[in-house]
Amino acid sequence: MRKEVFSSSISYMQIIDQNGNADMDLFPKDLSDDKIVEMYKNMLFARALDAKVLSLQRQGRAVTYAPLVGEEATQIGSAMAMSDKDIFVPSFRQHGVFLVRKLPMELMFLYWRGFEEGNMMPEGVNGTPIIVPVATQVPHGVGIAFAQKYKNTGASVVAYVGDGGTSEGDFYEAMNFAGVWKLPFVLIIENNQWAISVPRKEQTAAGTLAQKAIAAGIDAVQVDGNDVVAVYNATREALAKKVPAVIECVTYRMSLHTTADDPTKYRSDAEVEEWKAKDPILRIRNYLAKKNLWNDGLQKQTEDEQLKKIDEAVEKAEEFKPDPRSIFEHVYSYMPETLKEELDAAGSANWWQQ
Ligand SMILES: Cc1ncc(C[n+]2csc(CCOP(=O)(O)OP(=O)(O)O)c2C)c(N)n1
Ligand SMILES: [Mg+2]
Repeated sequence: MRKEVFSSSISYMQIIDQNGNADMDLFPKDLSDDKIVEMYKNMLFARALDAKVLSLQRQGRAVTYAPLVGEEATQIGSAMAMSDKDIFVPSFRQHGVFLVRKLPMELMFLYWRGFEEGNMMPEGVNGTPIIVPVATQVPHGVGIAFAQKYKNTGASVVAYVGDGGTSEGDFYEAMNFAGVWKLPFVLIIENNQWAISVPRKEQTAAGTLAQKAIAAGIDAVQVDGNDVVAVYNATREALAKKVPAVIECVTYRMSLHTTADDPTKYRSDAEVEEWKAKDPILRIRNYLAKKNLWNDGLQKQTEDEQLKKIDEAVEKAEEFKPDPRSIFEHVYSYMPETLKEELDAAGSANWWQQ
């Protein structure tokens, strides 16, 4: 006897197309015009912030930075679908998520100046810090989701991983655990087509990244990651179920991997141009303009307000004077005698004040 014992498929969802036309059958009924305008403003804000950090980095006023340009819809759509008590677990490119979750911007700039003080999430922000080791945040997120279920807090976790990150063991182990324990855990795969210089097609033979969740018994979908409404809708639907879900957002890294990278060495201008036509900001602006919800005046006013806030945050971050003694702290859970001796010696020499 031979029979099929398992089959599955992955669906793809797009609600607003490249030209700003909405599929009204799929359009969330309770999504107000005000909320879409807010999404659009947040996307603009994320892009403006991105441009500012890049410029500061080029002036020697910021350290290595991973730009988000092109990925605004994935980040803003998923972040705006969360409730305040839900916990976000980013990797290293989700600055748009931080914006929505109201991490004070001066802390972001502080981090980009190279100070860990900027990576300490204040009370109430409900998220974990920037994590650079690829995919290690996924099992952390699953562990946090386990705690939410165990303590019955009602909160869910929304974690982020890149396309490249889904090839890591941490990803599969975390999927397995989340599936077995049926945890309130939503994983956003921010598929921006590149893991530094390795293209998506060389990372895995899997037809979609979403299907990697199926073996762990987890529901998965693929969405147009440049369509903020589709990302919002998929995340909200997943969060409502309180069981694990994976959402692959198909988007594109329009800029550098980080400021230490030069993508012209490994990808063509034609590819970048092709994705520019799918710009997540442009399509939502087209949608809003068609509905008379946006115009050039509002655009100018919003950009001015956002730039002012960004400049104020940079100013605050640049006023920060670290205590050099902090280099002796946080290495061990307690301070060993040898380090204490060095700290005392440094303290009496007052070397940093000379
Ligand atoms: C465990 C580990 N291996 C390698 C690196 C170096 N590294 C940093 S980012 C990156 C690529 C990540 O690609 P992806 O997961 O697609 O995320 P993206 O950078 O595109 O947002 C690599 C290999 C690292 N930080 N951690
Ligand atoms: Mg990637």
